[in-house]
Amino acid sequence: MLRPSASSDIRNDIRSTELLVQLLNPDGDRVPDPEFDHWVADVTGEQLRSLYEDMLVVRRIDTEATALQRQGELGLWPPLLGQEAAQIGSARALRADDFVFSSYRENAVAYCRGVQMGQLLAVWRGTALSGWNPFDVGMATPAVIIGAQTLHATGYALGCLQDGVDSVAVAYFGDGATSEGDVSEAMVFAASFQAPVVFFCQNNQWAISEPVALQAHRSIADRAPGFGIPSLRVDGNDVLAVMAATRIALDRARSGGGPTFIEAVTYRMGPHTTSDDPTRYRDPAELERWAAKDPISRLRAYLEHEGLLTEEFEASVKAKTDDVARELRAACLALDPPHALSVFDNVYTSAHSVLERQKSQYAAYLAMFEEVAE
Ligand SMILES: Cc1ncc(C[n+]2csc(CCOP(=O)(O)OP(=O)(O)O)c2C)c(N)n1
Ligand SMILES: [Mg+2]
Repeated sequence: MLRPSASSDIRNDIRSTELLVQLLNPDGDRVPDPEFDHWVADVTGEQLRSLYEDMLVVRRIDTEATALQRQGELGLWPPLLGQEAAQIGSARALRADDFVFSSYRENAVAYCRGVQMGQLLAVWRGTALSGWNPFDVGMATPAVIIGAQTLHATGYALGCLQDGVDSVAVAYFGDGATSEGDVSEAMVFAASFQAPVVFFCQNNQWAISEPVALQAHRSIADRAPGFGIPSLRVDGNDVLAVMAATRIALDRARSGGGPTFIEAVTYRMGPHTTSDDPTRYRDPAELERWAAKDPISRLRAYLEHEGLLTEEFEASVKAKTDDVARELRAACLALDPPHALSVFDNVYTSAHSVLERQKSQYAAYLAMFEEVAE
């Protein structure tokens, strides 16, 4: 039986998702777009420079953290190499009172929210169960359960409606997450109650070793209209297009227009995590094709065309990235391991006899090693 198509009012709100919105092409040329241009018309030369600096800083954080993992200082690291524009362009569009719910890969978003270097690394070094206080920075600690954070974001957004505030919840997740039930459930709730939430999907083409084409026979952005949620599909390696799309979505959410789904089409240039070896499942030619669309080199080319890439500016960015790398390394090495018995803390809010017994048994076990050492 044929089903009726989506109602026309929703349809009108949807830009054909076959199109990929692009404001900066891979050569760094500004591509005019009558619909999107005015959403970034206020971005000054200084702000463009600042976006460029952010992207270089987060790439440096990524490189340094990867090196720390290889040197045995971190247990694991999930690189974001290649996804800098998607994360910086969206995170820099947010207000301080918006709230982010992310996965493990959004370290550039965390940087923009003000998460400190040691807080960023503590979980990956295994010295803390959770890196930071979410309410200090307006960002929950990362969800490793794929897609779960979309439900948290939707719940938070419903809370914003109840409170009568115009803050927006933003859920960051990957292409793979869109196959999870949690994401579908979140979209149903968000559409039903017109929750002020932005679903920001970074389609980095891979869910570990599964290519996106396996789970999505048409664009991921096309899924959202089925839930009654307008969607946008943007070049995720174009920081301006990402910023414009995020601003559109935030504006809609703040003004009572409900949720928006953004698919930022990008590429994970590194491994899934430092435990992964992508050469075992993907063609090196694919990486080469995407390297030509690198988000940083295209913004660099644009700055150059605009006469904004002075030697002085480049030197200041270099100094900044060097400082951040030093700070990151020092913060990592300063993270002391917690006392072994602290694993029993915070399991229950009040004393629990079974746990207390386990704790004393474990303390006795640990004491045996001290006796041997004496
Ligand atoms: C519910 C759940 N199922 C499976 C996993 C194992 N897992 C970890 S990452 C990942 C792939 C996620 O891919 P995607 O959503 O595209 O995000 P990306 O890692 O590419 O940023 C999977 C299946 C998990 N963490 N949680
Ligand atoms: Mg992915």
